[in-house]
Amino acid sequence: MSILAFPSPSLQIDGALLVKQLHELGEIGADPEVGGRTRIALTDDERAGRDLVVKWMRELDLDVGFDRIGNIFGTLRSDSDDGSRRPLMMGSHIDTVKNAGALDGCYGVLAGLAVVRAFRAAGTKPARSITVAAFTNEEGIRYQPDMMGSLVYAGGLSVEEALDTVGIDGTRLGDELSRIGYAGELEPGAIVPHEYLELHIEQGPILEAENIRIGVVESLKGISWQRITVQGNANHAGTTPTRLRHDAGWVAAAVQTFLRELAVSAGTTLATIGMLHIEPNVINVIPRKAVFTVDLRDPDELRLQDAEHRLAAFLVEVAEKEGVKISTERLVRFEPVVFNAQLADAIEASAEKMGFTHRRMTSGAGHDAQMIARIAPAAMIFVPSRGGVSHNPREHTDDGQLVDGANVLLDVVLKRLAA
Ligand code: HGY
Ligand code: MN
Ligand code: MN
Repeated sequence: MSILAFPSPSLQIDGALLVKQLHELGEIGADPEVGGRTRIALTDDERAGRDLVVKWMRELDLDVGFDRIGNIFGTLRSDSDDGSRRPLMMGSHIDTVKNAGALDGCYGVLAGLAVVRAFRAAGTKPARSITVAAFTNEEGIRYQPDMMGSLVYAGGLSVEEALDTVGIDGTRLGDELSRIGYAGELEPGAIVPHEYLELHIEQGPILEAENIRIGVVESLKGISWQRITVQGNANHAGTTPTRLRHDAGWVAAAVQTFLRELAVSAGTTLATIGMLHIEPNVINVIPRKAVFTVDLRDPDELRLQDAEHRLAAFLVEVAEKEGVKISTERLVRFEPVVFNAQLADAIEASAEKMGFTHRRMTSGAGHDAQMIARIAPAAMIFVPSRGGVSHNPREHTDDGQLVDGANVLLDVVLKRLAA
C-alpha cells in the first residue's frame, strides 16, 4: 500500500520511531507469564508509563503540565500563541486493562507526539499551538467510571468527586494519584481545545473484514455499567433439593443466559458480564452470594434504555422465582455520541487524498474523544485490528497500518491548522 500524497513535502511522520516507542512503552508492565502488559491506572507500572511519555514530551521541548486529576498535556507552542487561541488537541490514554495489547490508547498519544515531532524535525512551528494529551484512567477497571480523566476535564464529573473515588481494591483515587506523583495543579479543563482528534485502533473486526485502511469514526455507542449483588442462602450441595435452593450462583448464570439471548435478539445491543465473584466459592456449598458487573452497549439510546429495562424486569422475576434478594448499583451511564461532522469530513478527505480505502463507522468502545466532544469539536480515526482482537495480548495492527494512520492524522492536523 503506498501513499498517493504525503501530508506535506516538509513534514514527515517518523514511522520507525513511532513503532519503536509503541514497543518500548508496551514493555512497561509486561507480563511474560500470561502475556501482554498490565498498567492499571495509578499503579506503579502506570506511573512508569507516564514517566516515559513525559520524558518523550520533554525531549520534544514541549510545555508539559498535569491537571488535578493527573491528565498529562504536552504543548508545542505556535509563535503566535499569546494564550488567547485554543490549541488543536490530539490524545488518548496510556493506562491499560489486564494483559492488554500495546496499542489501545498508547497509539493515539504517541502518534500525537509523532505529529509534533514532524514539526520539530522540519524546524517549523504550527499556526496554532498543538497539545498532546494522555488522559487519566480511561479504562475505568480499578476506579469507575471509565474515561474518567477526560470526563472530569470536560466538566462531566467534579475533580473532588473523582479524587474521592474508592477503587475495587479499596484505595482512594486521590491518594494513589499523589503517591505516584501526578497530582497536578492545572484546573481540569484549563486548556480548552479548539478541536480534538483521536487516532485509535478499531478494536473490532470491521475494517479488516472489509479490507479497509482507515475508519472515519462519526459516532460512538452508549455505555451502561452496573454492579449486581445477589443474596441467596448457602446450603449443602448434597442434601438440599433443588426446589428448596436459593442459589445465587444459579441466578448469576441465569442472568448471563438472559443477556446473551437479549443481545442476540436485539441485534445491535452488546451485553457482557466481565466480573463475577461468588461466595463462599467452595465445591460443596450452594453459593450464598454472587456479585457481578453488566456492561451494556448500543449505538441507539432508546435501545440501550430498553435493554436496561428488560434486564431490570428479569432481575425482579428471577429474584421471585429463586427466593433471593437482588440489588443493583449503577457504575457508568454515557449516552451515544455523534462526533463533529466537519472533522469527520476532513478525515475522510485526507484518507481519500492519500489513497486509503475508508469507511464511516461508529465506535463500540468508549474513548476520551466522547468526553472531549462535550466541550469541543471532536472526531476519531481508526486503523484495523487483526482479527478484531483487543483487550488481549494478541492485539495487533501492522506497522504500515499504524504509520498510515499517523500520516492521516498529520494531514488532518495540517488542514485544520489552516482552517
Ligand atoms: O470500556 C471501554 O469501551 C473502553 O475501553 N474504556
Ligand atoms: Mn482505548
Ligand atoms: Mn480499552
